[in-house]
Amino acid sequence: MKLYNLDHSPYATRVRMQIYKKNLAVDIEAPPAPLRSAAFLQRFPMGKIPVLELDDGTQLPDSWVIMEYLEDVIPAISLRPEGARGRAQMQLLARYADTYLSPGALFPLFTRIQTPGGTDDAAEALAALENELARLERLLQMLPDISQRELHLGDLALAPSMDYVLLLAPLFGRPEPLADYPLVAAWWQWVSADAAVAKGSAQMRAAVQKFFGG
Ligand SMILES: N[C@@H](CCC(=O)N[C@@H](CS)C(=O)NCC(=O)O)C(=O)O
Repeated sequence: MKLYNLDHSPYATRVRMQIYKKNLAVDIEAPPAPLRSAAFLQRFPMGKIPVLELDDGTQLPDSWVIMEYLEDVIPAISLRPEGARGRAQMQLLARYADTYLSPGALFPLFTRIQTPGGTDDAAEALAALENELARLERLLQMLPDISQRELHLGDLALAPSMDYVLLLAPLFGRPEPLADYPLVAAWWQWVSADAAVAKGSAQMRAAVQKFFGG
């Protein structure tokens, strides 16, 4: 199997974290054509990275679909809890990342970073970030305590987005964005202490720095 990957992508990073965590024999490669080019779209019809290519050439796009597929075909070192409730709680963290944190807070900050003067007068975008972090604090309060459970796919899905929060917020004058959210801060400390998460995270941070010309 082959993963078409971009190190700066939070979606590709969550899959790489899973691959490291499960010690999978998956080749990890950059896409053979630039994003958004005609050649890229021809090769990858969904137009997005990551894409998992199976040995028979079948393509699976979408990070969450890829992660669930990898769990199904390689159940050893399971990253999914047993039982319907545990699975649903795992999904909640992934859904929070993709339907709340990213569109609600990260995309607006990211757009501002790419706009000259965009980090000034960012009160609205910063308020949106606070809203989403407060939502996660409440969500974590509803979920089983991290001391009572194993790391799962939901944690891996959320970790790279949280990394982006920690990378972007300081550029807007918020050096410690998790300071007011003790459960989020404890969750982050726990997740980022995992070796596979730390490896994916370090790769993503290095690539983001390059991406921003740092
Ligand atoms: N829902 C997709 C999102 C993937 C995604 O947005 N990937 C970005 C890289 S971070 C991409 O390929 N962007 C290219 C584009 O939007 O043209 C997933 O979970 O894999």
